Amino acid sequence: MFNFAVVKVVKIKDIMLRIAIQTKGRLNEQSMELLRDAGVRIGDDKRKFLMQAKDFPVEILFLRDDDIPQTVAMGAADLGIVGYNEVAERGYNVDILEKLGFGACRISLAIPKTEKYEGIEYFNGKRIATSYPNILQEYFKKNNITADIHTITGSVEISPAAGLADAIFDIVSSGGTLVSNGLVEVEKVLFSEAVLIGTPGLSEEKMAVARQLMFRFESVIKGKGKKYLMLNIPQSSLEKAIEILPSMKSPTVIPLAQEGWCSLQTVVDDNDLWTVIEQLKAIGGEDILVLKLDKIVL
Ligand code: PRT
Ligand code: ZN
Repeated sequence: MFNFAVVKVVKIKDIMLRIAIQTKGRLNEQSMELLRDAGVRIGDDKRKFLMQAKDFPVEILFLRDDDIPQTVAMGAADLGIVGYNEVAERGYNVDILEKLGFGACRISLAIPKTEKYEGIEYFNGKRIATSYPNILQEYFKKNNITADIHTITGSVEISPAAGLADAIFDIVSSGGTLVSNGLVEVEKVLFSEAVLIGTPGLSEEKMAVARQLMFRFESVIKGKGKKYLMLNIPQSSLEKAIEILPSMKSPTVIPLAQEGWCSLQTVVDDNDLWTVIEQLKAIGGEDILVLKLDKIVL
């Protein structure tokens, strides 16, 4: 008689998170760069719409940005990287998990520069061309404005000159497009940047992977726009130097072999870099090195 041991094969289902990003366009490159910097490496086969990452349990789904909020709301992708403007316009039920620090823009009302503007009442009875009718509708409702909203998908900025509208409601970044079309921005309605969105109610296992990814994103984002600064300074100027330096905690101070001198190391915001360098030089700072910062893990 044999005793047959019944061996139950438990298949551990791998957790795989699907992230939707823009196929091409303004957010594609920076979305890819963010993923790469966060250690999510994918190939660059442009023909594939779904690609699995090499060393992180995620797969990337490439979509038009217009379709990302709905895809995430439905759960066909667990996460998505998309402009907040698209999330606000489409109105789908998604969680906004993290601001990603790129793709900054605003949606503004703009009118021909020859027009006199004295306030939002200007828009009563006007025709306004936009690709963001829902955001505009809500804004007008809040401000008791009754206007004629024309939804168009093409080049909104040419509508007033073409006689199709009196004003536009469109994305503005540098403002160059408005200027070259003879328009002037009169109301900034919504500020936007790329955000990470998620399907509401993701399973705990998926959320664990999502949290890991968000932690990595955060470290990458914190390192952006910052430099690592190293310099030598006379000991006698140390206190003044510490006052000048904006540091996350306090700067690292290392004694040098040469008596009376020390080395200072700290993180400086790109916007403050040259001012800080000039101030440090003025109090005797020497051998100043500025290094690119990759990530800040706190
Ligand atoms: O093909 P797909 O549908 O995926 O892309 P799309 O053509 O709809 O969008 P795309 O790639 O142009 O933009 C994607 C996202 O980038 C937008 O939803 C915003 O969140 C963000 N973004 C940031 C911008 C801009 N800056 C921007 N400047 N999107 C568009 N513009 C356009 C704007 O429409 C206007 O024509 O740039 C012009 C204004 O720019 P300035 O610098 O002249 O003011
Ligand atoms: Zn689009």
